Amino acid sequence: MGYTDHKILPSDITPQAIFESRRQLIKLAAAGSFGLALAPWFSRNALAASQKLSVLPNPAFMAKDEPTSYKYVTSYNNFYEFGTDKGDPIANANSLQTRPWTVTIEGLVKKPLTLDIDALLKLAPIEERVYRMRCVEGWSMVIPWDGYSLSKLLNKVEPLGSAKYVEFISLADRKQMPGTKSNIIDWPYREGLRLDEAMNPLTLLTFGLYGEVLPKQNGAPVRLVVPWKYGFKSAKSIVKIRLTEEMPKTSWSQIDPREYGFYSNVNPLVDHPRWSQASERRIGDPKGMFAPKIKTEMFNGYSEQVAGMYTGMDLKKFY
Ligand SMILES: Nc1nc2c(c(=O)[nH]1)N[C@H]1C(S)=C(S)[C@@H](COP(=O)(O)O)O[C@H]1N2
Ligand SMILES: [Mo]
Repeated sequence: MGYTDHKILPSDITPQAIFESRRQLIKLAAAGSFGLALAPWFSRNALAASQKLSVLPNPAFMAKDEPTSYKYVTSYNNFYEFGTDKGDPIANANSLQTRPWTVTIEGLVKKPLTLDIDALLKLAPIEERVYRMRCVEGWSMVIPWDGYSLSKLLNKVEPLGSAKYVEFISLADRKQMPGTKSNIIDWPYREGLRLDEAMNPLTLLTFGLYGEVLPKQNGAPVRLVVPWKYGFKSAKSIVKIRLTEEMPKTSWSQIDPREYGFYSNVNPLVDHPRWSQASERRIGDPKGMFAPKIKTEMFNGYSEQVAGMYTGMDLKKFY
């Protein structure tokens, strides 16, 4: 059942969800994980989390699955700029300054553009869409994201005929992002899509979740969401979008091209060299580690919308 079927609106759920996540954090704090630094961070973060966005649910993009609770969506994260553990982003991302913030769209476009984040936010109506998300590590969530199709921004800058790919570059500031002091990634975090993938209506330029501005740990103030690909393709805290003729070098394929390809479409038939991709574990299942694994679907269940972009391609080769 999708959450739109519930009688409760996201705006009603959210304060409760925040309350729950606070309780969880208080428990963690009591266990000593946060230490004395908790109090000031805590109140600021709760404040940021309560900023509402005005959103319009788009019925064409509502996964039927039960959404993952706000608590898990905002506390079990991958955001290596703030550390490599799932709990690091919520603990460390408060140092990220999301204003002022600009996003530059450049490269092979007729009208390059640098936009203030608040202007970017107003470029098109913000839709709420419930997407299934699948991490390459084998877990998944179902998240109500708020944003608009990236194509609306790309059309504005008018891609040139020679543009074949789109590169996304995240912020990398050592002062704000303690994780960037490690050399696990050659910062900044970089991702890329083929131009047709970037123009696909499913590809969401995302400013919020559950009807609120993005929590910092989820990639504030603006990130990408590409639900038919493994989670790492959905770059967070984007500062630059560049249209190119050549396939861009992406962070994960640079780390290990055998393990992480450029396409990284969710595909139960193509295993990661070190593990199977045929099934997944839904985060937040009340049965926890004992919850039955669920079958991973081709293109994460979005075949109808995206399979046509790959006809004739050997997806075992172009993984
Ligand atoms: N800049 C940046 N973007 C990133 C990552 C990251 O480490 N840095 N992690 C990726 C991975 S592996 C996943 S699964 C998703 C997680 O998004 P979420 O924490 O909002 O669920 O973000 C992706 N985007
Ligand atoms: Mo991921």
